[in-house]
Amino acid sequence: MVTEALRIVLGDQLTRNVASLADLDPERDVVLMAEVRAETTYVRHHKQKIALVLAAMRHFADDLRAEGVRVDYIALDDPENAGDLPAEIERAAARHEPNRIVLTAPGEHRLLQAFRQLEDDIETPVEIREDDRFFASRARFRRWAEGRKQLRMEYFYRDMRRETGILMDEEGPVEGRWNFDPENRKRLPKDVRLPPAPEFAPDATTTAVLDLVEATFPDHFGDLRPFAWAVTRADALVALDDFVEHRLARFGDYQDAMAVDEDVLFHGAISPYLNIGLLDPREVCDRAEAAYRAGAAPINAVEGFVRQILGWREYVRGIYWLKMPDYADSNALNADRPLPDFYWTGDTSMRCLAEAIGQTKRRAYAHHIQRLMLTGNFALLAGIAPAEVEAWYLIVYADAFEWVELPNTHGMALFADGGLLASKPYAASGAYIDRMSDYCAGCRYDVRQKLGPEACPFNYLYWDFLSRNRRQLGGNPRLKFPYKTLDGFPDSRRRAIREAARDFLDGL
Ligand code: FAD
Ligand code: DLZ
Ligand code: SF4
Repeated sequence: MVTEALRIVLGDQLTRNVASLADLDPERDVVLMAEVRAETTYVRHHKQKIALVLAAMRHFADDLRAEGVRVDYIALDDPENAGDLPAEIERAAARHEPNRIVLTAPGEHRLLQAFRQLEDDIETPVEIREDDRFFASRARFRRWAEGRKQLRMEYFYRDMRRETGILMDEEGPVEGRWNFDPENRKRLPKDVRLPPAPEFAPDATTTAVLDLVEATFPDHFGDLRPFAWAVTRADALVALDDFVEHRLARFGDYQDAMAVDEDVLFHGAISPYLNIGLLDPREVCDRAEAAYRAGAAPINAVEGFVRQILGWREYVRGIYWLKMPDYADSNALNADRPLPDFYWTGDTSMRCLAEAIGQTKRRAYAHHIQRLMLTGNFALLAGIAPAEVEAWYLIVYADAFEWVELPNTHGMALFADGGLLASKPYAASGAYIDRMSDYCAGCRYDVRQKLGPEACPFNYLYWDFLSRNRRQLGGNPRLKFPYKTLDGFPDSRRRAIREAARDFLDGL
């Protein structure tokens, strides 16, 4: 049978609406999907992340076949498997002799380079289409960024609200404000009822993938089972429904809260589905807005949630493509310490970190504040080398793809870009963690003590961080008050802070 187009679908492009399938002709085209060693090992991904992607790929291929589409699916353990995507595309081109090859631009710069190289190497014409699963195209973001001194998310987000009409009325933003954050950030009350997030039992296809992952990647980070992620669009929609019905209304109030043994709280836990194509960002925002308009969820919750997707998610992607390939090279605070071992084991007496890392091992998920204010904050205060921290975040979360992971880690958590993304470092002492969580009560350290063997390490690390980085941060107007406080300390206290921090960090 003659093949007109060979259409490529990558492991994070699992939607019938992906650009490479837009004009699919089931009679004359072939869809290529390939499980390859290069993608499963370019970092040593969490076992659940590999299982999620491969299981979702296999289910998506089944859906296409059920529609009558010819799918050429290469399994990871196929003896002929060439091991990387460009090589698999070349092999498939030799098998099917298509008139053209159609790709959707990949989400990571390294793979885009590889596909551009393929374009040069192969005789068949290759078309790389823009990935239009986002509100803002790369060109749209570039236009927004052009000529601006500061690229603040809040202003980009307002433009996105205006352009999409999401949470807008004729006069402007609904209820007259763009941002309801001051109403959010509450601590979790003791008697709050936490609705459990849905879990999806693996079917035969997923179980086969779990066995494959167990046998092939035994040394990768994280527990493989229990595996409870949705791997089909139908189940991802169930997860979205469940969030909108049971958790969205309190998302805003408890967005920053953390609690022992509670992983999801009132968050969506939908980022892997958005990132691999099982859910579409527009439908997620529309569902949240519909709940608001129906009076089922208050504005502080819905605006806060929409801002994460229409604002932050789009903005970090824009920054990634605007600044790559050089974005990761900066190291504004000259951080150079190696990543402590406990990031891999969770074996630390700092309870907040042990909880966040333990949960990350168990389910390849932690919510934003755990990532930013626990593991991120510690890495920032301790001066861990950005590249090591970035590799960790890319490995350990089921939703981790470089376009979203890198700006969040390099820019937001580590301030390694010198303030392109954040107007000040997200640095905090133990008091913040104590305010937003119940971790400190059961910790070996005392969060109220500032110095001495029982003192919470975040306390002296915080002041030492400011002191160490005075040259880079001392002039930042948003840090005026902490620096004023630090300058008010007697010399002896400043010396003691430096010594405590040095002893602690040397002992890691
Ligand atoms: P919710 O709190 O329910 O938020 C809803 C959705 O908003 C998320 O599903 C996500 O798609 C989006 N979102 C929220 N915050 C952000 C953000 N800062 N940037 C981009 N999208 C956002 N998110 C990833 O998807 N992949 C990553 O690799 C990733 N790495 C991160 C690394 C660090 C250091 C930090 C601080 C954050 C990172 N995030 C990443 C952002 C955020 O932590 C996750 O998107 C969120 O925790 C996912 O859980 P959720 O679905 O319950 O989110
Ligand atoms: C993450 C991932 C993994 C683990 N495996 C595959 C795979 O075997 N085949 C594939 O096409 N894609 C995979 N992916 C997703 C890619 O890594 C992703 O497309 C790039 O990182 C670009 O975002
Ligand atoms: Fe974390 Fe410090 Fe609280 Fe312990 S006391 S849980 S180290 S913030």
